[in-house]
Amino acid sequence: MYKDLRQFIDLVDRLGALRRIEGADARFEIGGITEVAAGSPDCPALLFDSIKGYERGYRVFTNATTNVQRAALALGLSPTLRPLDALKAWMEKRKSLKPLPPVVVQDAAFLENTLAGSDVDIARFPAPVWHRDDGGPFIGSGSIVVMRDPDSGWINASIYRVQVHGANRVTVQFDHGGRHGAIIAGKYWDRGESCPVAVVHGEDPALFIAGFEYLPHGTSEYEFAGAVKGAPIEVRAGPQTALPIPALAEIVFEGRLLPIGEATLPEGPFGEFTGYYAAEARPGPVMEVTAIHYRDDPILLGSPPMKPPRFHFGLPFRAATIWSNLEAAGITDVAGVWQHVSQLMTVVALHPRYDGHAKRAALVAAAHSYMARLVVVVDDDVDPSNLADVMWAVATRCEPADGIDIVRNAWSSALDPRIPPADKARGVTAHSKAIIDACRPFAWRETFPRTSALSVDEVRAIEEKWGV
Ligand SMILES: Cc1cc2nc3c(=O)[nH]c(=O)nc-3n(C[C@H](O)[C@H](O)[C@H](O)COP(=O)(O)O)c2cc1C
Ligand SMILES: [Mn+2]
Repeated sequence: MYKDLRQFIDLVDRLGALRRIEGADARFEIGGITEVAAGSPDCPALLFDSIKGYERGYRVFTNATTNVQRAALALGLSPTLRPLDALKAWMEKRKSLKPLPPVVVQDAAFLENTLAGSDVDIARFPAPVWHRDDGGPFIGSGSIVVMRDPDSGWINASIYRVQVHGANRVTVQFDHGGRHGAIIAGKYWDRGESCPVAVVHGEDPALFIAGFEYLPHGTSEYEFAGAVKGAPIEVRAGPQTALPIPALAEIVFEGRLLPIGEATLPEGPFGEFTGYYAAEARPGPVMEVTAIHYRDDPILLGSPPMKPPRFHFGLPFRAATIWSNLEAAGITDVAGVWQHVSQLMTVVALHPRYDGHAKRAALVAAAHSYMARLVVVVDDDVDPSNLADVMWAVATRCEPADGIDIVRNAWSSALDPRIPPADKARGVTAHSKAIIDACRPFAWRETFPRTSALSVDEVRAIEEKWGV
C-alpha cells in the first residue's frame, strides 16, 4: 500500500495513468484541463508543474481517484476489478473495518519548511480558479480541515472547501450546520474563543476518501483512513495548534477560525458537483493563517466539483453504503447498487422473490439517496453500473403509468438547482424522488418476453476468447 500522496502518484504513473502538464495557468486552465481529462475515456490523473507565475516544483495533482481503477487503488483493492466487483469488494471491506487510531511520531515531512507570523504568504502556493464564475482561487478543493472537539478531544478531519482571500486569510465553507466542523467551531465561538484549525493539503488519498464518508459524531476520519490502509496514520502535533497533523502531508496551514460574530468574508460562488452554481457569494467564516508548513516541492491535491457524470470518486462510495443498508434492512438478493450522474441517480439491481420486493428495496435506497431525484430498480440480469443497460430496462420493462411512484419532501440540499427560488428563500431543501420500478412485472415475470441479450458471463467468455 502507498504511504502517502507521492507514493500513490508513483503507483498511478506505473499503471500508465498519469499525465504531466507543464506551463498551465492556475486561473481557469488547470480547472479546464482537469474537467476535460475527467470526461475523456481514459480519464488520466494529472500532475501540473511549472505553473504560470509559480516556482517550479510547486505542483497540483488532480483527478486522483476519478476512475474505477484509481478509486480501487486508493482503497487498497485490485485496480483490475470490474466496476461492480470493485464496489462490492469495497462494500464488504467497509463493513469489517475497525477504527485504527493514529500514532504520534516526532519526525514530520511537513516540517521541512515553515513560514510563520509575518512571513506567511499563501500566494506562494498555486491556488486554482477552477471554474469561470468562481468567486476567487480555492486552494482547498480536496483538502481536509482538522479540528478538535473542546469537550471530548475527538479529532474531526473532513473536506470543506477553502477560498483564498489574502496572504494569511482564507474562508472555510460548511454546507450546513450539521457538518462536524461547524458543530465543533460553534462550541469555541459560543465561548467567545476562536477555534484552532489546521488545513491539510496534499493528504494521503485514504484520508481524502475518509473525509467524504459520513462517519458518526465522535469517530475520527484518521481512524477510518488507518483502517482502510491497515496501518495507522502517522501524525505529529502542529507547532502552533497542537492538533495532530498527518506527518506526510504536503502543505499545512495552521491557525484559528475566528468567531463568526467577529469576522466574515464573502465566500464563493463556487461551481458545485451538480454542474451549477448554488448561490452568490455569502459571508463565510475566516481562518487567520499563522503558519504554513510544507514539504520540499509540495503537491496540492485538487478535486474541483465538475459537471456530471465526472465525480471526485470513480467508485460511487455512497452506493456502497446504500448496498450495506439494504442488506442490514433484511432485503435479500441484492446483486448490486450504483450511482450515476454524480450521485444524482441511484440504481439497485436485485433478483425479485416476492411481489413488492423491488419496491421495498427502492424505498430503502430512496431514503438514503442524497439529492437523487431518480431511484431505479432493475432485475439482476442488468448491470447497475452500466447506464445504457439500466435505461434499456427502464424503456422496456417499466410501464410508466404503473411503475413510477413519487415520494415528496425527501432528502436533497441547498445545492439542488431545481428547488424554486421562492421555496429556497423560505428554507426548503427537500425535493421529490421518482421511484422507477424497471423489473419485469412480478405477476407475469415467467411469461415476459425472453431477452436475446448475452449474459455477463457470456460477454466475458467472448472477450477472453476473441479479444473483442
Ligand atoms: C472534494 C469534496 C469537496 C467537498 N466540499 C465540501 C464543502 O465545501 N463543504 C461541505 O460542507 N462539505 C463538503 N464536502 C462534503 C463533506 O466533506 C462530507 O459530507 C463529509 O462527510 C463531511 O464530514 P463531517 O461529517 O465530518 O462534517 C466535500 C466533499 C468532497 C469529496
Ligand atoms: Mn466527521
